Amino acid sequence: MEDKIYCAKDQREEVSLKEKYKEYFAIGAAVNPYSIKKHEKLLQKHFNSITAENEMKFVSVHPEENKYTFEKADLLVDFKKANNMKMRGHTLVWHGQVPDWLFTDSEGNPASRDLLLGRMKDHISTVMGRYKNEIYCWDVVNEAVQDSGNEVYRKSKWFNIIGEDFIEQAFRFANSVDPGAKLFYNDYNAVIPEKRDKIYSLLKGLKEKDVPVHGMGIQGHWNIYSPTVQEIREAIEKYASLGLEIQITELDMSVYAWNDKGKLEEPSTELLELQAKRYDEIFSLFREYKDVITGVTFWGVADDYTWLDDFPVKGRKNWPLLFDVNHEPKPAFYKIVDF
Ligand code: HAH
Repeated sequence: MEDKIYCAKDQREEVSLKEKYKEYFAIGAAVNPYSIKKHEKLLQKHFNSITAENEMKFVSVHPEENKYTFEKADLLVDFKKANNMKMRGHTLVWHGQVPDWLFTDSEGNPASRDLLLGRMKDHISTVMGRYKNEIYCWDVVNEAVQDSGNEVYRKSKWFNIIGEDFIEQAFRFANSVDPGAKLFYNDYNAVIPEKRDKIYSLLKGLKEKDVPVHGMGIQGHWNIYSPTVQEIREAIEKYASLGLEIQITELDMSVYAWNDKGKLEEPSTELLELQAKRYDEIFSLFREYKDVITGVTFWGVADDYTWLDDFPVKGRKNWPLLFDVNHEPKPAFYKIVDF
């Protein structure tokens, strides 16, 4: 009897996520130099795309004005090559994880528009140029839209110094560096109607000006209570109506509600079942939209390492992914491969 149980479990474990979704979309994971070792087996079996979690961000590759550091990024590119995977580039123009020198001139005064635009171009051409044959799509601009209120643009230093055309400039320049790359705008809360409509109007404006933007990256930092499947559906429809392809770029499903400040020792069976049900509903929806969705990337591989252990509450354990802390498939995994 016991033998049979193990046998059944082993058979279920044979299922490969990327194989199962072959006819639908690429299955990706955010990785770092630690996780490509620690999660190597899971990555090889279940994923056919990777994104560098931090290693291609501005401060990581361009810490000083005349110094680029590509060692860690190259490690991830080597891993992708060795395993025949695709790779997304994340991210060129973002307000986060930027070095201080970027927005200041040599006298310590705020950089001028021309100085910052020049630096942006140098950065894009060096980073995109280096990985031209390896990276098939880029998050050119990340999180440029304000969360609440009527204002469309986040008041970032990029925006304050260059003006609202920093977005258009970044896309046009990226396209000239690698005309073959798919260029994405990427953001969180992108299915919440208030922010969704602002992102939509930004993208519509870019399309009307023939700016080369090819895709909308819906980050997908969701939780077991929200957003609703209907909200996700409406957002996909809306962005796709602009002729953009869609990717879910940073998927994870926190077991805490957004404003929950509590802390769990372990996720209960009920929570894991609820998480599985949500993943199941969301992946059925993704499959329905396989003609417009070209990739779904998880922001991590297994629950032993997730950025959510430190966000939004530092040091609070979370269990947002498909594989548990021992790298075993969770109920959510079995649900989304069962169709
Ligand atoms: C994302 N931001 C970033 O795109 C990614 O690069 C990072 O590793 C993790 C999450 C999400 C986010 C944030 O940075 C701040 C507030 C809300 C959401």
